[in-house]
Amino acid sequence: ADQEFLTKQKEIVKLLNKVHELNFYQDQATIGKDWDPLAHLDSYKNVRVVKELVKELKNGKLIKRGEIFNLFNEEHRREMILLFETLFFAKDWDTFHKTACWARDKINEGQFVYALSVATLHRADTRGIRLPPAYETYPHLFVTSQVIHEAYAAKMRQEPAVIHMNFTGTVRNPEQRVAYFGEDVGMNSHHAVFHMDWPFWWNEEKYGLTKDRKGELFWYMHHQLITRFDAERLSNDLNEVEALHWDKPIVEGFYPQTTYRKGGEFPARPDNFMFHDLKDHRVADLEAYEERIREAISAGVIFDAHDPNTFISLNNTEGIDKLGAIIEASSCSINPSFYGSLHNLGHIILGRVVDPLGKFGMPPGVMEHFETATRDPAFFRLHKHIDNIFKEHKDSLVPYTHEELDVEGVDIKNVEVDDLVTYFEDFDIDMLNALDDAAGLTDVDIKARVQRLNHKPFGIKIIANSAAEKTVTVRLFLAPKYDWYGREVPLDIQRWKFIELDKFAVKLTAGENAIVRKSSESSVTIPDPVSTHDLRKLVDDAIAGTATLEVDKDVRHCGVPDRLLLPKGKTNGMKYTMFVMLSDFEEDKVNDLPHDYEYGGFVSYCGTINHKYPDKKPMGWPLDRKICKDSFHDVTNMYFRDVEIKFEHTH
Ligand code: CUO
Repeated sequence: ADQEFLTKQKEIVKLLNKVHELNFYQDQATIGKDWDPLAHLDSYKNVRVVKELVKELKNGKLIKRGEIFNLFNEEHRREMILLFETLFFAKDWDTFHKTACWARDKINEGQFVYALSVATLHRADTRGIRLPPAYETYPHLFVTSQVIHEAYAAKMRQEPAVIHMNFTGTVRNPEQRVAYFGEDVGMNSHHAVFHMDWPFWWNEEKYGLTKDRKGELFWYMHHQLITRFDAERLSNDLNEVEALHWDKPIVEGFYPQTTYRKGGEFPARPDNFMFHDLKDHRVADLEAYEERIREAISAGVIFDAHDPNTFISLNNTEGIDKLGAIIEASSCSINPSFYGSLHNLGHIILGRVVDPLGKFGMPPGVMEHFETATRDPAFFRLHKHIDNIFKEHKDSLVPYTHEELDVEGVDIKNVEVDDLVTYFEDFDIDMLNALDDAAGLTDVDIKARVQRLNHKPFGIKIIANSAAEKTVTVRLFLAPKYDWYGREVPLDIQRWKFIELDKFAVKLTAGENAIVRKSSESSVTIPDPVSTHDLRKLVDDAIAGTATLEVDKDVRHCGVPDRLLLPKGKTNGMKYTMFVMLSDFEEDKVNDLPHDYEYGGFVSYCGTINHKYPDKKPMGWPLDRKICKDSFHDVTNMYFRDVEIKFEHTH
């Protein structure tokens, strides 16, 4: 990296560090104090917004520092967008940096971290900048209250400490068996960053950056979360998660035992709680929106907002994208007043369910932050319900024909797979940013030690014959072979339960080919992010010339952690079906950027930030539609085989 990039990298890490402390870095504080956005309006592309932000700040209209920022709260979000746009539309790095220094000590920390992160992810001049891991920037959203208390105690004693964190609850709660998945800090970071890369409030026109197939990706990424969660449940002798219903009890309660820095503990919900109307949203509204969406799916058309006489067809490959936008709802929804915002409202109503009228002034629930939502079993119930609606749509489409699936002359002979072994390991999270700097107390090394799932690296080898030289897209999937009752799952049901493991392009030569691929190359997972501590050291060393920092302009923070590529499986082995499909790359590619097809790491679940989603096929293809008997017969470019995943006890 050049010095200019290193400086940017260093400044961003500093800006996101210790955000709860005023004037933490003297140099940044001084820049912030000296900066007056109104005196530099020429430096912003969006002057009106800058003026508005400064005015509201001066009049005390913005939420204060220390308050809980809730993205689902319209007013909180509106203010955050003012800051985001001020940062995003700063004409150069210098203005961007000074504006960030200025905002850091004035604006609510939650709004600041979120707006700065999204701006850094999307500005052209900050491409390739690495963000520190979310669980180190604001650990409160990732660890339990007990860990926070013990960390404070250790800091008061000025003693380094490693605090063991247990999963929430006790063994008497069967849901706790899969808490390692819902509470995995890497998984929660993935989910949080996914929603920063694909914000539901994104304004494509205004920001000049289109988000290709955003609605479809909203469905697919969450669909994959559900299939993964169900595979983990089956690995732990739990039945698959049931969809929630607005008029039925939310069977599992949840006691988050997690605390905000200020504002108290996250609210808890007892078992079998019912949905309640909020002050501003009724459950009946949700039901009405859902009814209209289901009608649209069965009719195969949606109503346009601007012209009630215009019907837009859903029964095509693009239908899922429009449906995703409607259900989320994102700002791309074609008719928000008619179809509402089923998913976002679901999060809000669940988050506020125990204090629906705000009588007790409870803070937002875990469902109201993307960082914490998956801790609650109700998250998966909500998303299962939503996934079922998407499935109704997919089931209404014409199944793929033999001709659409077959690639002439390409023939998979065999698929070899290494042993698949999973285990638990310890992982330490730096608690530095969780603790206030009380007078006279210096920072000491305090870590929270969590348990997380991992697997041994493995490889697969596909032996394929080709009649001629041909580039193919390899698609690799995995699903449990048996259901909870021990019955073999028929393919047309199993298809909805396949986890995508990998996707990549490869050139076949005429004759026999051995395609070899490693688990670390997967297109759905990313390696552990570099910790804040190591990142700072690396940048300092690189500036001093004693180390090199590799810059990857396509670095992404979205992506399931490598460790979670495989579901846990069982001690005595658990059977899964592996499915391999080769398709014609010439038909799949969307552009001529070979790099897009090598990325790995994140493309499948996170797309690319600036380009088209690098695959023309519908996401999840060819398992997304009903499978009629004959279409999958004699397709020689697909292959099914059994594999087994063994879980090893390491402790
Ligand atoms: Cu990711 Cu509901 O969208 O959590």
